[in-house]
Amino acid sequence: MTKKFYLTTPVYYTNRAPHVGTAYTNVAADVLARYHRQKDEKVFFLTGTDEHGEKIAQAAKEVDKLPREFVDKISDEFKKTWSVLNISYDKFIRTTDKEHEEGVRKFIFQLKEKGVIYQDKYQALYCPNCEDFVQKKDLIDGKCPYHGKEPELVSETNYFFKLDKFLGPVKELIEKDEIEIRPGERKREVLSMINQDLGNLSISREKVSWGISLPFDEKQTVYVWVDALLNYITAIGYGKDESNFNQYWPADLHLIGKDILKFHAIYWPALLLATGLKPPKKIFIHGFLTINGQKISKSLGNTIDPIELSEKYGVDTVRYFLLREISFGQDGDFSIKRLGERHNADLANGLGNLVSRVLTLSERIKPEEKTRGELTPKIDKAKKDYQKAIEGIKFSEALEAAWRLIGDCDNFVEKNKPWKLDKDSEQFKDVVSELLTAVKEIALLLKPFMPETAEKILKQIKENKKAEALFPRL
Ligand code: ME8
Repeated sequence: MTKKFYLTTPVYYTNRAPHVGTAYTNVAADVLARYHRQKDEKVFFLTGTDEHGEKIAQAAKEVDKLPREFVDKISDEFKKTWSVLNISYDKFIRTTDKEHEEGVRKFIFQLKEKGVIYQDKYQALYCPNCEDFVQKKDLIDGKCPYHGKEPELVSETNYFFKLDKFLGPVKELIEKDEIEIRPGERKREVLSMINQDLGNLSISREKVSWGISLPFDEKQTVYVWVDALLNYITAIGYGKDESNFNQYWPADLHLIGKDILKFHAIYWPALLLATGLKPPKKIFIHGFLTINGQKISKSLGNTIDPIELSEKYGVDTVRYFLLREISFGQDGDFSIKRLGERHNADLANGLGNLVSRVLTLSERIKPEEKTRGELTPKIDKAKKDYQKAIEGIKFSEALEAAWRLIGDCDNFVEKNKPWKLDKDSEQFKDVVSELLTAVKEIALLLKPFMPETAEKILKQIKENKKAEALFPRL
């Protein structure tokens, strides 16, 4: 039976257009989706937008627009950006989709049926940018540590979820890696968070009207985080298309940034367990892209537009740079200067040069398909290292493995000096055929990362014809 691979990204807030931070997660997810498709797995790759709640309503109001009109425009911008970046998602969900709204109401109804909801009156501090309650002890100078803004004091009567009841089971699942939280330091972080006072989890809001109304109290709307998390199941037919749902759930991988760890690793599994559903198999948490050490963020206003970046430097350069420069999982600075350096060194000189050299040499011969030789063990090693890295979601290591093979090919050329050989000799033909085989393997390794470039290389090899430079120097 074909293995399935259900992969998700967060649904992004539609308060502003996407930026390189959000592009980072989607490029990473896209590489995994393409890699698993290449392995002939049945991949379902989900991305989308989170469109309800106070923060979005406020953003719409600021530009004198109705929320609906506002989110339509921004979600289109997300779609456009993903199209430019070659993000091969299978579904783009919007939390304002009718199917999603119906699924959310069904799920909330289930929670009520299971007796895990209670009503309470409370007063607490709320950061609309996080769309989360914050505790006084976590504030820095009275401000949210993520957004640098003072939280608002909210006093409401809401419905709450009996989170406490599920913390023990969630903890055990995480400890046993039945919910795999990676990298390991994030697993430890979650476990220590569970041991601290997490407070209650409100699942509704009284004064936020831009949202999905509760099925049993129309005056309240579903808390936007609960609404958003449920996209992972409504997108595959929760409460509507059981057979599709059962085919894909549980998710194989939720890919997220470190800012939303608590929601995904604690609240989400707890909500699922409460209704008798399986938790996700794995959650991978990556770090933040920063500019001069500061998080790139819509709220902070230091964003870079991925479309402009791609137009200027090329889509594959951007995709490559995002995953090559920073070890996935860690924070890292995004610098245009470094992007240019890597473009010139790794792509124009490294990859581009090799491809052009080999295709110039091969013009005179009819290349053979498979040639075993000196490069064969190097190719095998590169493939093995690459596979191990990518299965462990270590993108930069996977790319390093491919670049080691590029280096091996360069050394092989220097050693054999094909330009000194008689072009009609067997030796010349062998050397060039071997190089072509290796370059083809390199293209296949790079295909999930740089789909357009890989296609161009494979086409040139197939037609045995050199085309224009793959990466003109900047
Ligand atoms: O949190 N570096 O949406 P969001 C790396 N709607 N990744 C970044 C980043 C940066 N500087 N900035 C953003 C939300 N991201 C909720 C999610 S999911 C059920 C609901 C990426 O628009 C990263 O993946 O604030 C982060 O977790 C996500 O965008 C937050 O996106």
